[in-house]
Amino acid sequence: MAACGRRNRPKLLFFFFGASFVGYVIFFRHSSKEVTNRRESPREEVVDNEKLRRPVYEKPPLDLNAPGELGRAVKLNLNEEEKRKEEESLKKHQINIYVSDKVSLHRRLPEKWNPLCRELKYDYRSLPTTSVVIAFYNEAWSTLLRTVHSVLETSPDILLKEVVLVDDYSDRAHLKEPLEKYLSGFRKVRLIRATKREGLVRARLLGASIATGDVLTFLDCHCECHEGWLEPLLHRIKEEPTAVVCPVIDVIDWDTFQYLGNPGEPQIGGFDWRLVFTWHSVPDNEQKRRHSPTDVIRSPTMAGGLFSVNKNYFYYLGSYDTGMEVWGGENLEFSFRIWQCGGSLEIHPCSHVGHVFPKKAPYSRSKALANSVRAAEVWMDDYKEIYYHRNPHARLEAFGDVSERLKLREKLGCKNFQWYLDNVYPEIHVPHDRPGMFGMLKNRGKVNYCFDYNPADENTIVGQRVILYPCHGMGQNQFFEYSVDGEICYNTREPAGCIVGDSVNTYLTMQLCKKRGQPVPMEQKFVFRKDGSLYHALSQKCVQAMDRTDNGTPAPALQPCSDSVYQQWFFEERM
Ligand code: UD2
Ligand code: MN
Repeated sequence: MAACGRRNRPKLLFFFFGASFVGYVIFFRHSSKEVTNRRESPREEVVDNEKLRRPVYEKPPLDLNAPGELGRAVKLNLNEEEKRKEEESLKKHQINIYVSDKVSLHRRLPEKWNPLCRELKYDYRSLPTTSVVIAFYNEAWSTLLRTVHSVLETSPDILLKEVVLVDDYSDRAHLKEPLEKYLSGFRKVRLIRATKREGLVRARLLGASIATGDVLTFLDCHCECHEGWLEPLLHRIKEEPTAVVCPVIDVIDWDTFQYLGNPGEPQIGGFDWRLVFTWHSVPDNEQKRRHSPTDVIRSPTMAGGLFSVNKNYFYYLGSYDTGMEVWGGENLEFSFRIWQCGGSLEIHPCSHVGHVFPKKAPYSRSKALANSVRAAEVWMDDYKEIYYHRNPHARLEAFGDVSERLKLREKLGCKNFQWYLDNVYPEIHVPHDRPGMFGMLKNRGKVNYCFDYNPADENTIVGQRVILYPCHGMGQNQFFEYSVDGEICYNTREPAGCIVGDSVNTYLTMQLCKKRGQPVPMEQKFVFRKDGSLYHALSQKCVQAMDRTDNGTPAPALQPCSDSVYQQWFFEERM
């Protein structure tokens, strides 16, 4: 790699972006000639795909025996000392960096796309160019550099203008001089440093501000790109400049670095009413709209980290909300904005990029709440109340000034949230939240105990027992809604859950709620009567607060109806 460019001392240059944040760029000069000859002479128009597809750098020869090669899981036999090091790396990064360090920075990946994707042909000379912007904060060496190498080794030279790395004020030594030194040998890599911690939104914008490509492509700093990932994104944006296009995000295991993912239909993005991003299968209507498995899939939201957008369109749309700090919320804000203001958000099934989802968050994400509130305040109109009901604390959060963002919404003539729900995300369960019919579900006999449901797995909420737990007033797992159709809904999640009882089992569990327009299944139907009783018609029993249960945890249970206070219930919004 180093042979490809002369190492020069990086030059520091200060510059300003907007009024609020500052960074400095480190330019690496290099001797090798850059490919800039798009649309040269007519003779050159002879499409020689092989040549035009050439990446910025070729991968070194394949070593099949190298750990993790071809996306295989790494299995190491470690002694005590090595295990200790492994543990340490995990604690620090929430990713098994000990393993990552053993995996080649240039490894090849298994094919995960639909085989039909291989048939797609691109007119390379007419595709827009892109700058890949990667913000990082205290990232480990090997995950960061594998991302950089992977971009350089899978992106056609003719399409990639540059990789812009943005250091968001990291404080780890390996990201200072050693990184500059390492990168200075490379073509098309630029490093820029924030002069204070900006958070991912402003860090990305800092990178975007020096980007020279037609299209901005954002990636997280622990990614690996699949062969051919870039062309579909750029092709779609050429075809439709108001489309914001995401690759399919394949999972790279944080422990073994196995490259997971499958060539089947990718999932699309949604959200639940806590404003948490969710994954869903492609709905029937969208499947019908598409003509081929290689067509883009419309998605109500994006995960946030990986997407391409026409640069001019990005700024026209108001780039990002710079009032958002550190992490979280920006993905839903941008998703709502794209759709409501006339663009489209899509996933290209032929573009695959792997991402390491850490074991848990490696840094504090306490700012996420304020970011979500900003998104709700600007884009959700009265639907923001549904969010606040489920997160009473969010209402008290200091979220700063959003007047500029509201002006932007006005200026762009964006549609309202109702339109978004009806047209873009008709699958979402929209609660009614009638006064007195939502919040904590409390018992008159067993005071200060609330209905509580804690799904073992965020992705499959069904099947567990509903319990009684001391009321905490935070919404979330203690938030229930009695619907107009007589369901007791657990609709902080998407798809929403509904409480079920049957005539055999005493305890209440959770199922998915009926789909829109369908009748309520009998086992989900409860009559909330004037005397506070919750009558379950199928079993002809009433819900009672029980202290003594088979497993010792207090729980609501179906019992013969009586006038016991333990069968009287009421909703309370706040403690
Ligand atoms: C997901 C997104 C992420 C972002 C986030 C919501 C994917 C795969 N990832 O979380 O991109 O949209 O949801 O906000 O869709 N970073 C900084 N400064 C900070 C914090 C983070 O530069 O203060 C960088 C970080 O190093 C990384 C990127 O921003 O490159 C995203 O952060 P993350 O990887 O911790 O977020 P992730 O993947 O859990
Ligand atoms: Mn990430």
